[in-house]
Amino acid sequence: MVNIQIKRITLHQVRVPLKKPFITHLQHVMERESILIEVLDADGTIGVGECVAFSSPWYTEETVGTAWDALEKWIIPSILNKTFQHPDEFDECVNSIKRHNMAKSCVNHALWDVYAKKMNVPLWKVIGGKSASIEAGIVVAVSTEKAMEADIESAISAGYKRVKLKISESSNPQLLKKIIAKYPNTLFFADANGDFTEKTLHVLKSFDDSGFTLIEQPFSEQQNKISACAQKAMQTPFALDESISSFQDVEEMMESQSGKIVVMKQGRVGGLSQALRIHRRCLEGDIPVWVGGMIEFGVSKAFNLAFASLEGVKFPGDFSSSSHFWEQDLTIPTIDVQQGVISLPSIPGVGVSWNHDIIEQFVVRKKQFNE
Ligand code: OSB
Ligand code: MG
Repeated sequence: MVNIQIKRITLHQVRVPLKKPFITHLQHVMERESILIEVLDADGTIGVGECVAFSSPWYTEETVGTAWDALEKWIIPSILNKTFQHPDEFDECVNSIKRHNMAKSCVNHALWDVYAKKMNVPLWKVIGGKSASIEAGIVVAVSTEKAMEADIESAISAGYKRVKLKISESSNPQLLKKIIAKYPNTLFFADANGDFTEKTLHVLKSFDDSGFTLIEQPFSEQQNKISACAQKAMQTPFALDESISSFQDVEEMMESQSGKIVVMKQGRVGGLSQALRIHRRCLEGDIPVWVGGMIEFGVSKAFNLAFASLEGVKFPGDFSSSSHFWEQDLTIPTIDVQQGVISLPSIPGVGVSWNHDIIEQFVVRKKQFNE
């Protein structure tokens, strides 16, 4: 049996510039602020996590500021010096704190890392992962037609198996159809980040024969009813991202048929324990799952990769190399795509740790919690 007694928790807030701006209709992301967490257990084992909330609430309501606040005021005090036998017990412990899923997720992750290290087994094996090699996919953000084509070309020659294109009401479906037809061996996803409405349903419908394997989050999370109507009228399956923040949301998606596929982002659902619960439900209901990205550093990516090794994760996720977004990632080792795949670690735990020498250059605040 494993005992995890939490002796100390350290938070570092960092701000790191992206190599190039990440542009969607919602936001231009130029730099990434994140909260990095380390949990020290009584035996000296260190577990890592990364809070994926953004600086402002453009993607979800959580931000770096609200997450720091929730961690400092409620989440960390409710677990410090407690003893856990399993990371799932953390969820029970913070049940009385409503939502703040991204803040909770990074702590849940650190506990899973400690747990797997104490079991002396790689995390992906602890959770029942089946595959040691994960297919990589990349996201091409909004830009000019020429720049987009160049980005797609270079992703495909680097071996990526799947390309996700950000779309909006003003994208040109004919143009995208032409591009997709040029690469018959590559899967193409579209991600609308909720840009469509009932009024522009006809525009969405014109993407139905563009050749996209799926369309991610066509409508905002407030419009699941419209999504269900549109899904019935279209062939291309919808994969829901922003709409899924809990197990219950997956049940509702299945019942209403507002989408047919789940995009898993562990931060959005509150951590790996919740993600595994959702995963079991999706297997039961024969709902395909794939793993979405959040412009993350190597720790969050490593947890995503562990999840992607599970049965039923049917499509390549948002898994680009560390060097795609960053001059230098903040982890040891970094994440590397080779011939379109990423190999999972063979060492115990999640397989990466924070690189403090690099982190020092980007820290904007730091706090340590003990007693
Ligand atoms: O909607 O999937 C999204 C990035 C930030 C927030 C939301 C999304 C994204 C991406 C990029 O699409 C995924 C990546 O990190 O590769
Ligand atoms: Mg998305």
